[in-house]
Amino acid sequence: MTARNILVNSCIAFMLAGGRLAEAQTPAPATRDETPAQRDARMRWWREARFGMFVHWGLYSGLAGTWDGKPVATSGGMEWIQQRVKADTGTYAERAIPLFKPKPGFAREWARLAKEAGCRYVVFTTKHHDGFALHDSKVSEYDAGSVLQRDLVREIVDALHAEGLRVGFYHSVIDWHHDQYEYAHSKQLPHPLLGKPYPNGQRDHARYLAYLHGEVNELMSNYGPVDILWWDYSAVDFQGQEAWRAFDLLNAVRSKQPAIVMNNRLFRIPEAGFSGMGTSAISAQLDPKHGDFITPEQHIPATGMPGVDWETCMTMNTTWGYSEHDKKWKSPETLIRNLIDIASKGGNYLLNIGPTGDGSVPQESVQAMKAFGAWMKVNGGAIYATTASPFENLAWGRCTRQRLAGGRTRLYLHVFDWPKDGKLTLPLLAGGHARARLMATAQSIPVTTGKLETSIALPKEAPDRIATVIELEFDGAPNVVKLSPPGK
Ligand code: H79
Repeated sequence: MTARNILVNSCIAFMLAGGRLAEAQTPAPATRDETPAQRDARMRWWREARFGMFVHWGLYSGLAGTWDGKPVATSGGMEWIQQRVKADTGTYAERAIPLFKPKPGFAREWARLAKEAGCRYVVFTTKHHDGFALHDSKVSEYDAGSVLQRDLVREIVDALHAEGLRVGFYHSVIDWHHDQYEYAHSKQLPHPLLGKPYPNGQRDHARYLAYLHGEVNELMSNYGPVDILWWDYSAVDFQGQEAWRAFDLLNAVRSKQPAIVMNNRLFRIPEAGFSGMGTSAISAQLDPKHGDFITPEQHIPATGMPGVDWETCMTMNTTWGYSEHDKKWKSPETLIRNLIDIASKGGNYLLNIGPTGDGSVPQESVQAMKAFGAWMKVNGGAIYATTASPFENLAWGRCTRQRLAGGRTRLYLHVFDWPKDGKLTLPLLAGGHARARLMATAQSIPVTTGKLETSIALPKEAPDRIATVIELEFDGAPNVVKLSPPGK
């Protein structure tokens, strides 16, 4: 099949009653009728998981950040390469398809890597902005089924399940390939032809929506239970019901997958966790009718957000999709400390890998994931099923917290900077029966509880250069000592 054939007509002959944007004015009711307790039960595994692996993989992966034999950039998202070089889908697909050659068993490698690292879930791109779907779609010919005669979503889901991992689908509602996608509706959403007239005359957004909803329906119907749907993304000038018939989409998804956990990106309004455009424009609130969690991208919020579920997604270098030119790798130490920092603020960490066109994971990412594995094997108990630190700020590191039976508290003290005087101090009035031990060896260490602080006598040398965890237990809830600022 030629590249030109595949892009021609991927929409289905199906018109929505009422015409485009008309029904969009009448918001569909949010059907989820869920008590806070039911919501807590549904969110429980996700809140306890804390660490997931993101995978960006699609046609762009084989291009690897190179166009016309030259680097498009040495940093930034190369999953955007089609938009960066302003290629139409015919040209893009013609070049990218021959370079996208998934090797047998690629998904097993991903799944094993995630499992070994201590991830509890994996979210992967079922379709990025370029519009190429990794499943075998009946409503599109721009998909792995039509082009490679493979259902890559099935291969990935099976591999993740074989490792006991939870499964998440990333799905972009933006689409640079579809011939009815009305990109002129938004000045803020990217498109290779933005600012130019439609090459095929008038477009009908309702037909695009039928295709979008159709692919999502296939993904929600044909792969068993799906644990996460990770939408990407909306703009202030085009979002929600008007742009995507978002409430209908959410309702349809929930009717097929009642336990699914979804993010907030079908919307871009303050009630859905956004204060504007830009990946840092976070609003620390979320009305559950817009989704279950908010999504800081490439940054860690300065503080936790009590009452709001959140997940920071981040790259290991600077691109989501593979680039052979991006060498700006973060060190394993930085990445592991990021996970600890996030857990101490009550969030999840979704850490990305960008496999190459054949599905191989870059060595730097493999090394980083192995470093996570080594650290999590010893210290995972200080991350999973913990809650945010009771302290505002600790000079030497971070803290996570767990409630134990009998009203006791366990604090996990993650020491980044080992105190030179061997004394770790906490602004805490520890409850009775205080005990401390090194997590790695269970070796007891002395605790002194005073009126203004609790101190722990540490061994001379830091056992773990990245973060050494000390477990501190005592009766009751933490009683944090708040000193008034000097002069007050
Ligand atoms: O899938 C990943 C990104 O492609 C997607 N969301 C994550 C999870 C995303 N789409 N848009 N944005 C994020 C916000 C815009 C980012 C940009 Fe850029 C920074 C546009 C231009 C500079 C990143 C770098 C994309 C192209 C170059």
